[in-house]
Amino acid sequence: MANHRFSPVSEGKSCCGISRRAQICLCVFLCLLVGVIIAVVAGVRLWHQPLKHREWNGTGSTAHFQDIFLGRCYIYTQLVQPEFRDRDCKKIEETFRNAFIFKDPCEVTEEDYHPLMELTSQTVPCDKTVFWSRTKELAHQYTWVRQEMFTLENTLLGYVADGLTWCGDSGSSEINYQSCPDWRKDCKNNSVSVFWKVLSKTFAENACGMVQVVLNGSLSNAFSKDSTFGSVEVHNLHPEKVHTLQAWVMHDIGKSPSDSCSGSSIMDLKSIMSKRNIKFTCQDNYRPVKFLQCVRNPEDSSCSLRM
Ligand SMILES: *[C@@H]1O[C@H](CO)[C@@H](O)[C@H](O)[C@H]1NC(C)=O
Ligand SMILES: *[C@@H]1O[C@H](CO)[C@@H](O)[C@H](O)[C@H]1NC(C)=O
Ligand SMILES: CC(=O)N[C@H]1CO[C@H](CO)[C@@H](O)[C@@H]1O
Repeated sequence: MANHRFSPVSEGKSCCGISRRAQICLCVFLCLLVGVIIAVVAGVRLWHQPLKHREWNGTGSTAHFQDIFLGRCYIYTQLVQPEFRDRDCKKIEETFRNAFIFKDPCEVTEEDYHPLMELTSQTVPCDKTVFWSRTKELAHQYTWVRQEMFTLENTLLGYVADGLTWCGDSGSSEINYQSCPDWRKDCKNNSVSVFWKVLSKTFAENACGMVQVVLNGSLSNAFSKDSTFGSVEVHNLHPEKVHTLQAWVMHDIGKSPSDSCSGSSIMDLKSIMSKRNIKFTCQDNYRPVKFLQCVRNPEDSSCSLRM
C-alpha cells in the first residue's frame, strides 16, 4: 500500500518527464490562457456589434448624415457665400452633433442648439428676408433667381440641414440610422423640429426693414397659425426693426383659388401684425413670382403677356 503511494507513477513522473506539480501549474495556466482568449474575442465581437437603439415610428437619420452635412457646409462656405470661407465646417458639424447625441431625441431642448446658433450667426441684409409657408419650392425658385434674397434655407444652417433627418440616443454617442421620433406619433419636440424652431426664431428675430412671405392661396387657409410661419416667425419679428410685412398669396396654375388677400386667414394675419405694430400689405399672385409659375405653365391663359 505504502509502496503504491510512493510509486513513481503516482509521484507524477509523466511520460514527458514533468513533475505532477508542474503539470497542475501548466494546466491552470492553459485554462487561464484559454479563458482570457475567449473573453477578448467575445469583447471584440460585442464592441463591433451595432448598438441596439430605441425604436421610433419615424424614419431614421439620413444615411451619410455627417458627410452630407460637412459637404454642404463646404459648398455653402466656399461656393454659395464665399464671404463665409473662413468658417470652420468641422467645428460646426461637431457642435451640431453635440446638440443631440447622447440625448433622448424627444428631450432635446432649444438650449441644446444655442452653442450652434452662436457659432453660425449670420446677418441677412434688410429688406431681403423671404418667409414661406407651404410654398417651399416656389419660394426657393424665387430666391434662386433673386440671389440677394434669403429664405431660411439660403442661410448656412438652413442650407446644410434642409431635408435631412437626424437623432441620437441617450447613452450612446452614435447617430440613430434605424429610426427617429415621428412628429405626430412620438413627440412634437424632437431633435429635428426643435432645431427648425430655434433656427426659424433666430431668422425672424434678425429680419429687418420690409420682409416678405410667400403664402399658398390654393389651400383653404393661406395663413395658418399652426405653421412655423404662423406660430414662430410672426411672433419673433421685432417691430423696432421690421416696419412692414408683405404677403404674396400665390394660386397654383390650373387649380381654382381657395384663399386670397381678402380671405379670413389673411385678415387674421393682418390683425396679428397690427397688434404687433408692424404694417401689413398683401398682394395676390405677385407678378415676379407668378412669372416663375408661368415658366412651367407657359400655355395657361393666365400666363399670356396681358396677364
Ligand atoms: C400649395 O399647396 C398644395 C397642396 O399642398 C401644393 O400641391 C402646391 O404645390 C402648393 N403651391 C405652391 C405654390 O407651393
Ligand atoms: C415643447 O417645448 C416647448 C418649450 O420649448 C414647450 O412649451 C412645449 O410645451 C413642448 N411641447 C410638448 C408637446 O412637449
Ligand atoms: C402611433 C404609433 O404608431 N405608435 C407606435 C410606435 O412604435 C411603437 C413600437 O416601436 C408601437 O408600439 C406604437 O404603437
